[in-house]
Amino acid sequence: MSNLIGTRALCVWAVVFAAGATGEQIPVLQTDPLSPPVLHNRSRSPRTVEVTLTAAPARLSLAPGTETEVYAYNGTVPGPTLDVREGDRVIVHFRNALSEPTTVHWHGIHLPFDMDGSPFHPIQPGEQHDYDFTVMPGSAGTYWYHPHFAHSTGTQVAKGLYGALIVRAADDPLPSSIKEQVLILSDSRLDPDGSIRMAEPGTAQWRIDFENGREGNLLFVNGRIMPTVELRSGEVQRWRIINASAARTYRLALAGHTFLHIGGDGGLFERPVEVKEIVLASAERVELLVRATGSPGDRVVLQSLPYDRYIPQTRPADWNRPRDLLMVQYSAETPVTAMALPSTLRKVPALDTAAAVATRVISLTQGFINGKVMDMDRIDIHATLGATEIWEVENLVGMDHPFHLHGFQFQVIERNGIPEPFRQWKDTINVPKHESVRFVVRFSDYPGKWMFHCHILAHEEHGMMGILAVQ
Ligand SMILES: [Cu+2]
Repeated sequence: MSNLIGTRALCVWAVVFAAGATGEQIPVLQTDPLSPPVLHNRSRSPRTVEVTLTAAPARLSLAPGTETEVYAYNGTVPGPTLDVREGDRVIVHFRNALSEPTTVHWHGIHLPFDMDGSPFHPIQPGEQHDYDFTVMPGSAGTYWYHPHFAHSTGTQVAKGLYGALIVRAADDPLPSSIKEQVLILSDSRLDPDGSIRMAEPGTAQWRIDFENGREGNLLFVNGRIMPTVELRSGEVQRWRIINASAARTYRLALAGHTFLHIGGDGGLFERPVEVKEIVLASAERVELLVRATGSPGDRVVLQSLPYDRYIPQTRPADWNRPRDLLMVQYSAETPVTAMALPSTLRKVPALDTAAAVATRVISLTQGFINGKVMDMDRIDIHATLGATEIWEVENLVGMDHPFHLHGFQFQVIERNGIPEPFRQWKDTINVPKHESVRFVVRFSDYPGKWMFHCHILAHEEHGMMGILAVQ
């Protein structure tokens, strides 16, 4: 760790890494289309999605010529997509076939406390648990699910436990003829034998991971290195992109193309915004419209451009190198006529900042929130059910920290004192080095204890987390 934190923090951040995977092997499913498979809904009831999800060790090929022992949901990395509609009751029959406790956290979803899959509700090896919640009207968007057990989130995600959760609206404003791609970004390090490399405690790499979060030299889209997506000249595709990386921030760009940025964590904006690039920190999501303005046969690479989220002491030597993510291949087909796109998408009702009954200052330093490390027995913030509050999250150090609040989506109102140009629902917001973000949040329902934390998993796992009690 750099001089930004002292020896006390080094002691507190003691690491317990998971033991090697043993246990039941389940068959590996083949996934041919680029988007991950969708979980089969076995319910015959209207407005109900009932699925089975098992976390278990598996063996998959992540890199050419090798096989890797992974943890997988239903045998795939990423796990299958949970695809639901606003207002649906969702029942997930979950089984933990790992040799260690886990949870399933439904990142960004507004749901009862005991369904959040937070460290308060671990599921022991061999146990089953039914997650049962109703997806709120107005929440259509791109979410994801992953483990959130104390001190092992990073390891379990690194081993392959993450998947997409798509909530659809009955009145989605975009033409249903638009082809959709779910693109989950992740990175890893593999040993020559294919095994997932986690730094040994006490090594130089461990200290770097400790500071930066774990980044890997291999970049994956939907568990594949540099896969191909096909575009037909003239068409429009809707890309839902999820950053499931433990720490890496992506700065996405597609040479010769702009994106129509239509949505963020909690769904569509009111209007599309044309952008040349998109910065996506750990756990953030975007919805983009990609217009195929190239010619038949063209090839272009979706890249992640350099983004400096680091302190100088541990900034990787190759941080300023663009990284290839995805090959975009134009088909040879004749171009289709460009389709008309709506100029307005939906209403995003404003939370009433004048109704705020409290303003909280959340100070982020390296490894600490308001000077403290996580304590499961301590409540950091008490809030009243139904209250609207303003939270000001200030990053006092020279490294970005993506801040995530469980259970409640919020609206950013200012960054560094500058009013936000438009409204959107967020549950994770990157707070760049030495910057601040003010947001408004309403604790509309669901009393309970909700985590807020840095989403660099190494930071979270080692205590950069607090508890909000809503009563
Ligand atoms: Cu952090």
